[in-house]
Amino acid sequence: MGIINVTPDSFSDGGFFLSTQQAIAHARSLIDEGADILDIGGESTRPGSQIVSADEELSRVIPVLEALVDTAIPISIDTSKPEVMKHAIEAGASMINDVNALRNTGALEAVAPHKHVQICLMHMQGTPQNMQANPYYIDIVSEVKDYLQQRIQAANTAGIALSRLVIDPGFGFGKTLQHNLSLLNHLNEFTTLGTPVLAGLSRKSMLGVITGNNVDQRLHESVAAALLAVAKGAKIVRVHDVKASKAALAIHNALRGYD
Ligand code: PT1
Repeated sequence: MGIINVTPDSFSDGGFFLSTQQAIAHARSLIDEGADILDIGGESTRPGSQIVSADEELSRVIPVLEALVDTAIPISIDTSKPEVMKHAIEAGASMINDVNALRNTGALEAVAPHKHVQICLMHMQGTPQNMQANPYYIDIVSEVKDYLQQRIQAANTAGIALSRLVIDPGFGFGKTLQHNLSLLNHLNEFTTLGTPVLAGLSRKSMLGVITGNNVDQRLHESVAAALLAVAKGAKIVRVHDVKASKAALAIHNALRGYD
């Protein structure tokens, strides 16, 4: 899954892809690099980021979606707002990626009737504004797993079949480095919930804490993290660097089932 940020404060693209045309061009280059899905976001959710209005988010995301909807690969929209979900689905989005796991009022109802639309349910403790202030868990793996199980149940009750769902432990969303490392080490355990697992580690600060590299210099650690996530059961990895990630995963795939 290739990341397309259409946000002025986006954590690693620094407003560079703000304009619709630049976002579309970036998307086309990620498709050329072999992306299987594109994830388009109009509101940054990195720690300390600003909330944007639904109208602002729509004005960022919909023109990019419309330009890409006829390309060969499915388009995911990274949003927590029911209004954005509805417009995005109308405009042809194949997937809704919600870091708030459909907890916003009206979100379950916005996606439930659209049987062809997949949904990613992600775990977050707190909100992007406060989540890194004091992350706290007694047992990170079982708490994140229980939360995702509950969100799967809420989705099922709202009429969303398990086959439409993807789950994500939410690396960096209200977690210390130790929490994130525990989740990565135990990622396999999330596969028992019966949905594909998505992992987003690309360029995140947890990688920089380990290596000391700045956000724009985390290619190698991001590729390593994506590879480890797949080795531990992830079916989808959300990445900035599609070409490098694909090359690393090709080696993993070559070994799979070979002895
Ligand atoms: C993610 C994800 C996402 N991450 C899904 N969607 C972001 N499903 C946006 C840091 O610590 O992992 N899964 N949408 C980006 N969020 C962050 C969080 C970016 C933390 C950076 C950090 O640097």
